[in-house]
Amino acid sequence: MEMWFTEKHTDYLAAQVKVRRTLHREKSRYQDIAVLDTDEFGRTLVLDGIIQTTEKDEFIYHEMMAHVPLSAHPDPRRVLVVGGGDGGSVREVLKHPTVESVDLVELDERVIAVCREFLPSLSHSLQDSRVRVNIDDGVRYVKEHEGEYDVIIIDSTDPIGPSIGLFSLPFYSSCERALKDQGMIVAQSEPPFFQPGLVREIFNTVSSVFPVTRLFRATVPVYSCWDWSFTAGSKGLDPSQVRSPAPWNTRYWSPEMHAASFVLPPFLKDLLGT
Ligand code: AG3
Repeated sequence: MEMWFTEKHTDYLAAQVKVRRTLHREKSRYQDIAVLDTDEFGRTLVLDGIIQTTEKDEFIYHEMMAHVPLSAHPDPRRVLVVGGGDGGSVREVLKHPTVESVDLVELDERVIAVCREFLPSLSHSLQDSRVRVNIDDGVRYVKEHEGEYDVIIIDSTDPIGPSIGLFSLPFYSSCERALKDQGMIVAQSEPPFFQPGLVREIFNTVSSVFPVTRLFRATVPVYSCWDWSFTAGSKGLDPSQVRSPAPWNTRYWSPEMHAASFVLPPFLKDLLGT
């Protein structure tokens, strides 16, 4: 019997991936967690019915989440990752030689445990001696840390369910306060073509807190029809400029891709009013 996983992108559009086997399924305190084995994407992490990451294409998303802000910062030493319990963003952050410590704050300890078992190529990063794992609510955690970080990466799920607070104005304001002088944040910010309202709302909220706000994009095959956006908020430095290049063992990020990812078509500039 053939098994297909269906993910609804909008009320009128869905994508399907063939499932070889369900490796894991549980309901944690916060969400439904599943790991599927698929021929197309390898192992696939699904939270509340939405694909979060796959072995085959995770490098694109995680490299852009980490290397854009870290390369735009002249001397990134202390980094905070909010969410991202799979460890993919942390793995990329650790590639920067200047990084001294990475704090991860993940709400759901079961995500960390499940990824440790089924997605070791991502989660091995959490064993590094520079990493401190905190099981906590990101909103609460960030409020209590002022002036500590060079870069904050918000690797959240969609703004429904447990991560809704990570898209709020008070949260971005706490992030601004948690940053040092030249600091910047990057948040995953949803698909521009299919969720323009959401993308604009995130952009506007970030720009009401940060003097410099820029949208950049990457093609992540497993996410809603490939096109994914990220929003960078900075205290002053332009996030589109490379100041301390990432290590060369990257497969999607490069100085050229960094610059190119900030180039937006007119319909998106209109959407954002930039
Ligand atoms: N975080 C963002 C995934 C968003 C996916 N949403 C969607 N396809 N509608 C993923 C966590 C990876 N570290």
